[in-house]
Amino acid sequence: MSAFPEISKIQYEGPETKNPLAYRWYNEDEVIEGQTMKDHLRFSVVYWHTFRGSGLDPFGAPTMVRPWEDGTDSVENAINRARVAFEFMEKLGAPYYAFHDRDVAPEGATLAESNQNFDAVAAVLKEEQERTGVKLLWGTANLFSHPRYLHGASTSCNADAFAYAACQVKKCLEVTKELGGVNYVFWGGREGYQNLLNTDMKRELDHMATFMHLAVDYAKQIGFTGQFLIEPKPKEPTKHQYDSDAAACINFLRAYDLTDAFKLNVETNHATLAGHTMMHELEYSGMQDMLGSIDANTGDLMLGWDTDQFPTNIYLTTECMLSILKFGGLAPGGVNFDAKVRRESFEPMDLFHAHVGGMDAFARGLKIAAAIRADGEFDGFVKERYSSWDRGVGADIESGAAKFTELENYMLEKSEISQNVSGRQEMLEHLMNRYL
Ligand code: XUL
Ligand code: CO
Repeated sequence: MSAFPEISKIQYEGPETKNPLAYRWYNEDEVIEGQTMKDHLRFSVVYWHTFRGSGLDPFGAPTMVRPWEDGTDSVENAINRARVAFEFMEKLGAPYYAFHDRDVAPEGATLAESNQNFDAVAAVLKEEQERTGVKLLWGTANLFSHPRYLHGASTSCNADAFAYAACQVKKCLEVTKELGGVNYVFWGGREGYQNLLNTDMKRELDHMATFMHLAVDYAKQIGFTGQFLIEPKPKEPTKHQYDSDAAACINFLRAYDLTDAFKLNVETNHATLAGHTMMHELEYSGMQDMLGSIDANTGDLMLGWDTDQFPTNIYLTTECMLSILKFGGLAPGGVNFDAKVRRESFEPMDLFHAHVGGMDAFARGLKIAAAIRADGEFDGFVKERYSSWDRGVGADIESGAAKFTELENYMLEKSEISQNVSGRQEMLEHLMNRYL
């Protein structure tokens, strides 16, 4: 039985169509810079928001109308939901999905029962993956919702919480491997602190690193070859999350010798919560060869929290795609819509509108970014801006030939620096609009 009988497979109809449930830009087989749009973008649907989001907020009850749900936390309901999820992804034409262990299967009364529930649903996920060709972009364990993790998981003051979390990650790695997942994500849900007066920060960070090493070791042991990803976020739920931004994550990974196994999963709304733009986070990760995947969403500039809205702003998606193309793409990562329909968009149909809009915004961003790159005006400007480093004293500094003494001799002779040139921000912002 179909959960979305009124929707057939979403088609590419081109920029002129007025059909809101058609792609105007996302033409999956269209080749851009030598690769299909499908392979550039590697779109992924998240299980937690799209199939588990209820519309609950701190002020009100759930609002989502989901006729396929029977209202219980049973494995049967979870299996039925899994079939609906795959009907949705198939109709959307999204090649990937991502989940937390507890989104797809209910937590049981014991760890053993939770693992059994997970296995039962995973068998159906596998069957549906084979039926539809939709693949798993990444799995992750939810180490933040259950009260046992109120002080964190790997960074908890309670060693038992670490041990329990290890069991969850062990199981989730096994299932992710079984389902052919191409990445595995760590988002440090409650890995941070609320108050330094009760916190041994050094010990907590040491434990977090130990946890990640144990996961990497276990992945090797079972032959899981997916890419490990760490997802920066500065706050929410804790006041300070240890993985606060790309720079903090990379520093953590370096300090604890984890850079070989990990890259970053960069999320737009987390970037802005950290006081950065998404482009900043992408550039910072990319320049250190640490860009792995993105959680594509957006915040609301009027609100100060993680609203996880679907991205529709073409300027934003263009900036994302400029960075992503610059650093050679995301694979095996992807563009994962860690985004939710808002509480007022409660009908099943809204899930389609949200994803079609997000995918089209990214497809258009990709096309615009490719056009910008083909013209090369920005690249040319930046190259020229730094041209003093290509010759003379600049080249000598970069090569290491010029030390302080040589630089002193150089400047004593020259007496003043050569003239500065305008940064031309306004001209460049105007130039950007030419492509939009
Ligand atoms: C939370 C968040 C998570 C991670 C996966 O802000 O982004 O959903 O993406 O745990
Ligand atoms: Co996320």
